[in-house]
Amino acid sequence: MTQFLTRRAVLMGAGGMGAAGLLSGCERRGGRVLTSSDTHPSDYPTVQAVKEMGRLLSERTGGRLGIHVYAGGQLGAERDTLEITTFGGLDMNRVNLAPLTAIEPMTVIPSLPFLFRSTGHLRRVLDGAVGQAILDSLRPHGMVGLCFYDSGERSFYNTKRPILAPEDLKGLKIRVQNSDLFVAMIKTLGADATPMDMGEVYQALVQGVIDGAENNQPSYFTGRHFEAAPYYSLTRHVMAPEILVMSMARWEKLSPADRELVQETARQSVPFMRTLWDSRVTDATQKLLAGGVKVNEVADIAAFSALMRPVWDRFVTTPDQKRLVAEIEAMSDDAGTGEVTP
Ligand code: GTR
Repeated sequence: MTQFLTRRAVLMGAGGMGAAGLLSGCERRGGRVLTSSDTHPSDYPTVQAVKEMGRLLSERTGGRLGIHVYAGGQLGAERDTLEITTFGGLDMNRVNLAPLTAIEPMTVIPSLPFLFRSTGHLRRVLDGAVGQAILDSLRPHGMVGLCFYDSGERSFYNTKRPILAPEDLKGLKIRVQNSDLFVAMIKTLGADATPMDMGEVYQALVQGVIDGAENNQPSYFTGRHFEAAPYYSLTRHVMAPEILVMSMARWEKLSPADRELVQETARQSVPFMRTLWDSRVTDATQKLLAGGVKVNEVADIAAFSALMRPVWDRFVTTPDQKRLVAEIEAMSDDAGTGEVTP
C-alpha cells in the first residue's frame, strides 16, 4: 500500500508525498525537490552519487533545488521508470544503459561486448565528446542525458559450475536485462537468455527458474545473488555504464541558469561516484570470497570475444554508430582526469 501510494504520488508529479509537503514555500521561488529513481538500495554508489548531486544543488541554491532519490526499486523496474520519466512523471532516473538500447541506437555502443580495454579507456571515452554525443542522443526521446557513472565489468555467475569456456554455458538459463543486445550476446555463447527485471533475479535463482545471470561484483553481492549462485567466473564481457537522465518535461521548466547548475552538479558527482565505486568493488569482492563464492579467472577470454564479436555487426548499423565505434577503438587507454569535460 505504501509503495502504491508513493508510486502514485510520484506519477501525479507531486514529487512524492513527503517531498510535496516540504515544497510549497520553495516552489513559489521556482524551486523543487527533484524526484529520482534507482533500483539499488540507498548505500549503493549510484544512489549516493545522486544524493551528493542533490546536496550540491541545495547548497548552491540555498535549498531552492534538491533531489529526493527513491532507492531500492520502490518505483518499479528500470524499463517502467524510464517510461515514467519520458512522460514527466519522474524528474530524474539513474539506470543502466542496457534498457535504453531498445530506445536509442547510440546507447548500444558502450554496451557492446569487449569494446573497452580497461577502466581508463572507458572513463576517457565517456568523459569526452563521444560520451557527450551519446548523452545528447536521448533528447529526441524525451530525456536529457546528464552524466555516466561506472558500472565495472559484468561477469557470469551461476548455480552449477565454474565457466571456463563458452561450452560451459551451453544449456544454462541465464538472466539478462531487458535488451535485445544482451539477449543476442548470451545466445551467441550457446546459453538460454531469459530477460527479467533485476528485482526478480534472487527468487528466480533460488527456485531454479534460471541457472545464472551476469553482473558486476557490487550488484552480485548487494542483490544476495551469490547465496544461490556461488560460481562467479571473470569473463568481464561488458562494461555498459550507468547513466543519469532527466525528463525533458522537467528540464524545459527549469530556467537556463538552473539547467546549467543541474548539469554542473551532475558532472561533479561523477568523480565522487568513481571513488565510492572503486572501493565498493574491492569491498564486495572481499565479502564474496568470505561468503564462500568460488571466483575463477578465465584464461581464454578470446574464445568468448570471438563468439560475441558478430553481435557488433548486428547492432552497429548506422553511420553515426560506426563513426563512434571507430573513435573509441582509436582512443588510448590513459585514465580520464576524473573531471568530466563539457
Ligand atoms: C546493475 C545496474 C542496474 C541494473 C542491474 C541489472 O549493474 O547497476 O542499474 O541494470 O545491473 O542487471 O538489471
